[in-house]
Order: sequence, then structure tokens, then C-alpha cells
Amino acid sequence: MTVISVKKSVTDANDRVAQVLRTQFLSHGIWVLNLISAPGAGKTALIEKTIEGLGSDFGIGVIEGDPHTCLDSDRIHRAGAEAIQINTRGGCHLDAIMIENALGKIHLPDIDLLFIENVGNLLCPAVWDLGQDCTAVVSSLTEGGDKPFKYPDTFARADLLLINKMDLLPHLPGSASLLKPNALKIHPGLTVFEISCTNGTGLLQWYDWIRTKVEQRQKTGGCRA
Ligand SMILES: Nc1nc2c(ncn2[C@@H]2O[C@H](COP(=O)(O)OP(=O)(O)O)[C@@H](O)[C@H]2O)c(=O)[nH]1
Ligand SMILES: [Mg+2]
Repeated sequence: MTVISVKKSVTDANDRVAQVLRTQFLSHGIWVLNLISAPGAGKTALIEKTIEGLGSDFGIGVIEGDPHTCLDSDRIHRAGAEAIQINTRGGCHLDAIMIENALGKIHLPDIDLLFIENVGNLLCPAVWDLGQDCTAVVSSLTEGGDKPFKYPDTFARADLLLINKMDLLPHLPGSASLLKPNALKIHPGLTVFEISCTNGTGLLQWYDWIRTKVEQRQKTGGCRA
């Protein structure tokens, strides 16, 4: 069918650019995390907390994706890191060409760790390769424990699940605690962190995990030219 071939050629073109980006990140020794979630799960809060925890050890850069506004890049600037805002004007995901354009505004030799905060939804962002090393789904307890079954492709493609807002667990129905086991049913072996960006639960383990990834990349990365 014509529709299928058009869709394929669009993602093929994206994947070619993503591969160029991946090579570029590698040559600069940059480790890249693509954050996907429903709106409000706490992606920006997580980046803010990571800047607080690791910003004195690593150069952190952030590419922010939202349909409208610079509210999130303003938050990242206030937290102390470089941030480029992409406004998709209604588009539901970031693509590799948007990232390529944003990179032109970032001084890559200063960056060790690059966060890409994708547009808030649990469907489309999962299928667009941005050249990242790791894709993380951030899912907050308030979204309900059934989301891995409703968005299985997104959970299956993710490398990492961050369950945020653990501070709210005592106030939620018991079904909230099913989020982790349900995610593991969809993706056995998925790495899971249970965190709270509000009270700090789980963040030290998160910092250690990120630190290891960035340091590994620095050892194996390229010329940083
Ligand atoms: N209770 C609680 N609220 C949180 C936590 N993390 C983020 N929030 C709140 O959730 C809302 C959305 O957070 P934000 O970082 O903007 O989410 P994003 O849309 O995924 O970037 C804000 O009001 C945050 O203060 C958390 O761990 N616990
Ligand atoms: Mg945000």
C-alpha cells in the first residue's frame, strides 16, 4: 500500500540522520538520554534534580521539546544548565532533524551528558530514533498501574523506567503499586528506578547509574574535537 511505503520512507530518512547524530555524540564523548512520558510525569523535574546532583561533575546539556512555550528551557536555565527549546507547534514528537538543528546551537565540547526531553505523550515519541544511547520512560504513580498494558510498545522499546512521585504512594489506591510489575510483564528485565523528585527517594541510586554511563562513555568516546 502507498501509505505504508510513505511512512517507511519517512522513518528511514529519520533513522539515517539519527545514525549521523549517534556518530557525532560518540566522537564528542557525549552520553544521550531520550526522556518519554505523559505530560506532567516529571521529566523536567528529573532533569532539574539531575543537574542539582551531577551538574558540578559533568557538563549537562538539554534539548527541550514542547508544542508551545519556553517554560521548560527556562526552568533548565534556572537550574544551571544549557538548554535549547524546540517548539513543534502541535507536533506530537521530536525527530532527528529537529535534534540536528538544535545541536547547531550547543557547544558540544562542553557537554558530557545530553538530555532530550521529548514532547509529552506515550505513543509517537517511542518510534523516532534521535541518536540517543538510552530511552527512558518516566511514569508517575498518579497515572495508574495499567499504563504498560495500554502503551506496550513504548514500554517494550524503553531501556529504562523511572517511576516518579513515589512520595504519593500512601495516598493512592493499591493499583498504583502495580505499575512496576505490569511494566515487567511487558518488558521483562527492564531496569526500573522508583524515585521522587519531591522528597529525593531513589535519586542517589539514579545519580550513580547515570554517573557510570557517562564515565563509560568518556573512557570509550572519541576525540572531543
Ligand atoms: N508529588 C510529586 N510531584 C512531582 C514530582 N515530580 C514532579 N512533580 C510535579 O509534577 C508536575 C509536573 O512536573 P514536570 O517536571 O513539569 O513534568 P513533565 O511535564 O513531565 O516535564 C509539577 O507540578 C511537579 O512539581 C514528585 O516526585 N512528586
Ligand atoms: Mg517538561
